[in-house]
Amino acid sequence: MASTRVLSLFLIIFSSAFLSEAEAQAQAPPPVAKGLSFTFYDSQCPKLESIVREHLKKAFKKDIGLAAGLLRVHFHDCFVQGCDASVLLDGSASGPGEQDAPPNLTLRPSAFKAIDDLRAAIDKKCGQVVSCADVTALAARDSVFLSGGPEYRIPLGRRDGLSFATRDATLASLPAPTSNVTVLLNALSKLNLNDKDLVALSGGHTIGIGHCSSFSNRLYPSRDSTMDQTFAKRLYSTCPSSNADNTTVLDIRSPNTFDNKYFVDLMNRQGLFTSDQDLYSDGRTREIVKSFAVNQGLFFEQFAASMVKMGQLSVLTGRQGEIRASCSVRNKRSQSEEGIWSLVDDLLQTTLAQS
Ligand code: HEM
Ligand SMILES: *[C@@H]1O[C@H](CO)[C@@H](O)[C@H](O)[C@H]1NC(C)=O
Ligand SMILES: *[C@@H]1O[C@H](CO)[C@@H](O)[C@H](O)[C@H]1NC(C)=O
Ligand SMILES: CC(=O)N[C@H]1CO[C@H](CO)[C@@H](O)[C@@H]1O
Repeated sequence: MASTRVLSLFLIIFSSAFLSEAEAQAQAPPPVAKGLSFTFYDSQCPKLESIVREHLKKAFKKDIGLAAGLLRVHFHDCFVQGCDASVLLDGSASGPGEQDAPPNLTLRPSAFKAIDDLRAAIDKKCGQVVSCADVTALAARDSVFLSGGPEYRIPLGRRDGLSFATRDATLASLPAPTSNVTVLLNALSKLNLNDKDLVALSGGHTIGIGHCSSFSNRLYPSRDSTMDQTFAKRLYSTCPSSNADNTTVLDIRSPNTFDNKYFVDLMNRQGLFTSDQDLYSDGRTREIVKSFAVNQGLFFEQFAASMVKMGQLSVLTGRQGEIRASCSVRNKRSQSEEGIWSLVDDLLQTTLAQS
């Protein structure tokens, strides 16, 4: 009798402790940046989201690697001077820019083309009303979902920037794959992203590939001791020398599926980059890695929240920036957009004065 009482008391305490932990884990949706909204294109381009989804569904049937390419382009765009499509600007005409910086050298040309194709499809239905920055954000969102990841909504209304970042600014904004957790946490905290954001966003490496040059620091001159030996053997055959030009998948368990296997890799010391494996080696982030490895739902929830946060970094809104006609070049007229408004004002003044 007494023991049943004790047991039920135990159960009550246990289950309420469990509940409050679950509640603590539930994500409050991140705040929406001023000027963005979930209904931004509802009147001007009501079919926007289905155009993007249907287009990418077809494109991924031909090349699933494109999903990884598009996700990475959005990350690079947002981390360097904000999500303003600056990464899409072709720097060659105006000197070295974001595109010429080493991290860009491995962005996939097919991703840039897909964004152009998407814009063309959207323009055909709606006219030139949707920014390249929003197209990039939507393409990344659907790349996740169509690869098996979570479906989530993102606020829209970003405007396209008028300039690209310099090569040096690009290098300074994107952490290197050789970074440890200290360096990564520091870099992300400058963007108001925390330890959970770091681990969840790194989970983007559940799809896609990397070049030898991005992880040869872990093979040469000697094997990084935090790397599994059998895994290392595989990598040595992929990259027989420190400057070999070859690629391998980021998530050996399910390279083309957006799932939580990346975190299982890390727990098995099969992370590819130092920046991946250190998330498990470092006590500050290890428990977060474990929690995602055993609970895909938890990872998906945190990833969606962190992507919404990342997708709103230093966005341009309202009358800032422009809506680019072609995603890879600034509008010709746009320097004088302000000029045009003042011209309109002048005309009005004159008309008023005359009447
Ligand atoms: C935390 C810091 C990060 C570092 C140091 C990093 C570094 C890298 C590197 C070095 C590559 C491979 C480049 C190559 O050798 O070809 C790569 C690929 C990739 N990254 Fe990251 N990354 C980070 C965060 C992110 C984030 C936040 C996302 C998205 C949420 C992301 C998504 C991807 C994807 C999808 C690929 C594969 C691209 C492809 O297959 O074309 N990464 N990353
Ligand atoms: C992390 O990397 C930085 C820069 O390379 C280095 O100064 C620091 O000692 C490293 N921290 C740890 C804990 O390894
Ligand atoms: C590239 O990697 C594969 C295994 O991933 C390997 O069989 C091949 O020999 C490598 N190519 C070169 C040029 O090293
Ligand atoms: C210098 C350089 O190679 N820049 C490239 C950056 O990425 C885009 C898309 O792949 C290329 O068009 C640029 O040439």
